[in-house]
Amino acid sequence: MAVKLRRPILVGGVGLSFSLLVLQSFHQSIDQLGEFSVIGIIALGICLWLFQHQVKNTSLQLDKAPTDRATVEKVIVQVEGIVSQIATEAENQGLSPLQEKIEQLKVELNRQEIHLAITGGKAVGKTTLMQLLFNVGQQPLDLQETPALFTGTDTITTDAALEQAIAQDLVLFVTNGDLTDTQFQAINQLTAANQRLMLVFNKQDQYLPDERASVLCSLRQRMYPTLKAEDVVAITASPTPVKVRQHQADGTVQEWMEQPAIEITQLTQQLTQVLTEERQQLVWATTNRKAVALKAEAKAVLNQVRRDRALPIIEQYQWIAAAAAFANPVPALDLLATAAINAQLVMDLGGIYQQRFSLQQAQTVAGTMGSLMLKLGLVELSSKAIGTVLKSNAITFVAGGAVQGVSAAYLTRLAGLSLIEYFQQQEVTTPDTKLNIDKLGQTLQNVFQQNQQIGFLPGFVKQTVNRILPESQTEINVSQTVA
Ligand SMILES: Nc1nc2c(ncn2[C@@H]2O[C@H](COP(=O)(O)OP(=O)(O)O)[C@@H](O)[C@H]2O)c(=O)[nH]1
Ligand SMILES: [Mg+2]
Repeated sequence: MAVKLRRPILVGGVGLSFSLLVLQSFHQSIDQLGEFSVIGIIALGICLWLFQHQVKNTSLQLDKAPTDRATVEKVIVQVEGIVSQIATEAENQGLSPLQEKIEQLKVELNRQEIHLAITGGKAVGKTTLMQLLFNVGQQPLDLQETPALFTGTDTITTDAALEQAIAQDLVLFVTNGDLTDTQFQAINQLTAANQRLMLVFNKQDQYLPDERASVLCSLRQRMYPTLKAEDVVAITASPTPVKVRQHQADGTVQEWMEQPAIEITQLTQQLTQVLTEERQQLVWATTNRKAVALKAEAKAVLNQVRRDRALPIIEQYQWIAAAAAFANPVPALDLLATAAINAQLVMDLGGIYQQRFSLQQAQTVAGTMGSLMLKLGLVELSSKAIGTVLKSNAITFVAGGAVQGVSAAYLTRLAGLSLIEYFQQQEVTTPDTKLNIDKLGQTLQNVFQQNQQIGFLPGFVKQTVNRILPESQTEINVSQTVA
């Protein structure tokens, strides 16, 4: 670290000429070098040095592959595939909202007009800038200002505004100084969603010339390599009038207000270039974001349809497992785990999720899940918890195999729910039949934790006990309040 710091200071202090040289190539906004303080030049020199160093080391990651038309079309075909899958699996499912959205996407893919969002915090100059931009470029441009970000105590307004911005082709993110962490995160949220963005540093007139250059440089440095240097621009959308004082020859002083010129050429030039060169890509990228979102929406519908069919099946196997373990209680935990996960359950659930397993494959999956449950300690935890619920209700003497029966049912349920979760994460059109054991183990743990949190066990114990014990013994009241 120390080494890193020493060098830029050296460069900044000694290399005044170096700084000036870089400055000349830096940008037109820095045309009043005479007004720069030595400290200002050093500060700027350090920033430029760091930035160049950074660019040299990271330039390889800079260019992400742009979205092309074929990519979007592929996603649209996938959405259509999911929708027709829903149609086959659930005849009564209303599909017209999804189908309409698919049609809209196809139209959107050929859209000519570019949609531009202006966003940023409160009073940074969004409205002022929007009014200046109405006439940029020859092609049709739709401008809209989002509600101000970072207002209010919660993030609801900000999230909604960011969502509005993500629906547009290009975002101008306006700031009037260095970025705060929240601003930085919001920008990253947008670019992570694959949103094209330019960062606009407004109100330069509120800074001294050397400060302007330093702020611009540090914005570029902070945003690199997420944003290219030319996508971070400085403007003055509405400069405050300045008082000019002139001493006359006769000793009097004349004063008047002067309106400095608006400066937005850096922005309009870059904007015109982007709109010319990336026009198509911008529209494709937006359509792609919408298509990916629609795919998730369609998949959620399909998953719900399948879940509705899967749950009764899990329940069925739950009672089978409970009855078997109750009738023939085996104390060994590992037997309990493997018995609880029936290969037939794996096949049935796989069938619902279009993942056909042979009996042999299903047996392997069942065996894997059983040993995962043991390894993760889920079997022991469950039977202990179930034992506690049963004991606290003084019914263990009633039924010797109750703990085993309820445990088998509970583990069957956890296994079934985990399989559902696991299958849901698969691609609908190209499911991967090779089991990802790490992912399955993670899913098991998540499902187990979720079910623990919702205090599901006491009710489940009661339901299962009533089910496995003969009618005459069933008037058992397991209190719901025991957890
Ligand atoms: N000094 C200065 N003030 C500006 C500049 N741009 C906008 N303003 C002022 O900042 C205030 C907020 O501007 P506005 O466009 O309404 O901000 P918004 O809330 O982001 O839409 C207004 O008083 C503008 O006149 C600028 O470049 N310099
Ligand atoms: Mg406004």
